[in-house]
Amino acid sequence: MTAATIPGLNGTGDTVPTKHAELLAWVREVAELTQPDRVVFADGSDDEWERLTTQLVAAGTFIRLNDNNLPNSFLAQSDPSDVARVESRTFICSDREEDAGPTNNWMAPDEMRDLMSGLYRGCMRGRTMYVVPFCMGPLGSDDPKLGVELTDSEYVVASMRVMTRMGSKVLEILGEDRPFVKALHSVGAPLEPGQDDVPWPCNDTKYITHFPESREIWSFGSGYGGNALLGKKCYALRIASAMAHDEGWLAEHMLILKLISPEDKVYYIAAAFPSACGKTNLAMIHPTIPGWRAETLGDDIAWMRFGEDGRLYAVNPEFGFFGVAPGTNWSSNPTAMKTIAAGNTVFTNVAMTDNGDVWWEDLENMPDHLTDWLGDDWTPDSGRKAAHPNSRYCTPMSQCPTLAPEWDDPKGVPISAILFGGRRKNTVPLVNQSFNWQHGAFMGATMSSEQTAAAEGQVGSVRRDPMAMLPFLGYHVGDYLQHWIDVGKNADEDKLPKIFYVNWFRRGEDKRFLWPGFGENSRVLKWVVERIEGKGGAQETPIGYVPTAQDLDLEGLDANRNDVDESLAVNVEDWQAEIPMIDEWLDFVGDKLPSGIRDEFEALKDRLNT
Ligand code: SAT
Ligand code: MN
Repeated sequence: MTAATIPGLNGTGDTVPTKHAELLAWVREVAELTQPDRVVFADGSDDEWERLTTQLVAAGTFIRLNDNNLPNSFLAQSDPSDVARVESRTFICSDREEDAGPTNNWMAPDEMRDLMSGLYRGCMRGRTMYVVPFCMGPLGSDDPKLGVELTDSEYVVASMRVMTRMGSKVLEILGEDRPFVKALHSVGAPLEPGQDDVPWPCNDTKYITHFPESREIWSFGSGYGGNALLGKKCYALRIASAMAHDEGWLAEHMLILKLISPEDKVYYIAAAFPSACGKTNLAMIHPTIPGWRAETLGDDIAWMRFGEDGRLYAVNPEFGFFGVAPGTNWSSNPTAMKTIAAGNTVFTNVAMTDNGDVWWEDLENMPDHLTDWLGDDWTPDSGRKAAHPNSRYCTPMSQCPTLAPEWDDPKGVPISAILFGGRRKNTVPLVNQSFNWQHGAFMGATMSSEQTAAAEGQVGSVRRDPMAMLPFLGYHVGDYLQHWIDVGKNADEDKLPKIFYVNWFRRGEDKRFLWPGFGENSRVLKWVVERIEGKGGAQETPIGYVPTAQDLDLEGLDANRNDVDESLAVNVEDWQAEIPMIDEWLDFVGDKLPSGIRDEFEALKDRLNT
């Protein structure tokens, strides 16, 4: 870490490790506004990690975990009010309101800049402002997507080191004049001289703001992942979706998975599910069908561009996993467990055992006593959860035992299939293939899911979540859907990924899951591959091509055959009941709803005779 003197701020001298004039001018401008005690350029070194984590432990933000079981790993317990993304405080400040669209909060950019400048004034007093250069995607890319986060949170700097490629090597790529996304973050908790800090500084007033035209992010008041690690949802989805729209590519909320058949044929699959719907589990699947293998390339975000051969190539812009802890265990996701167990992991809001290990709901070996995520004593009969439902592990991708060797290849991997999916108790079958690209875009556009704890809001209520991007669109949803249709129109349909819609979460009358999920989802993936190869049986239903149980490889599956049939059922009445809900959603999208989506809706209604 290079202690830096910003000319005009800390006196004289010029020891900054960059000659990037625009970067320096911006750092100076922000430092003048926020008035940190010092400015430090993060270099991403091991020494810096040591220094930051030691400081975080001293401040009470981090607890060092049991070094024998979880080397170099830490637990942070957040302020109880700062545990998830705050969608109601998230803004897309496009120049024109109609460009933000009905799914986003909007405020005029000047008004927001005024308002937030007021909040930022003096907000880093008593703290250090870190300059964190980062790159989304492999460093060797021809067109690297760079960013610099200015933050007053050591927790953020440490987490950014896990989640992004960051530090001196990125500063080098920035050179003297490469463009970068300006990402400003403050926890909004200045310290007066002599004032003691709290373990998790934050502010009741929160703004997570994006200026898509100028590619800027301003975040205030929260230290939580998606609100504060600005490379993730803010850049890699909201800002990047706007870039992708302008540049003809796709920035999507998708995992990237590599499947290898018994014949050693390789298939890359991308899949979009809303937050906390099993993306990480699918990204790390252990196929239960003999001979099939899977490797991991990403668990949350895929950037897809056309290659010279006309195929869509995906790159994961991230460098780590920021996964939901509860539900993760040695049987549901042994790969995630091994990744975490390799150490170098930052946990947030999980519970801690008496010997400094971590625990969360559904993890094996429930202890008799824990310190819960609030720091209170917990026993199994406490009657409350030990870990917050949105508690997280933040761990380096490089430690993943099933990591695909090509994970860091700037070229990306050619995608053969895209899966959309949500969490639905009823109506939506286990798997369903679209008739074509536009119909697939319609499936994605009308995706729905029961809300999870990853954002504030009523858990369990069904909401439409187009391509799992509802909270992550940097522009108008109608323009976004048109962009999807245009991607198809401008491509050779044969080379495009085939599109499928899956639902692992359908339940029977007594509320039990009809499909066992997890590794058994490989049976669905095998069928997907068969369809890509032009094989694999299916029935043409009003909603798409759906397999019967006979079309799936169910050998050795420990599940009731009637349940499997029920999981695949397309019940016309259920779908007729879905129509008014889809209609309401498409009306909500408004005038910019692409005619292609409207046409698909009309065709669906015809097929359902409604
Ligand atoms: O908190 S994050 O936005 O990073 C995770 C998620 O909601 O998917
Ligand atoms: Mn996500």
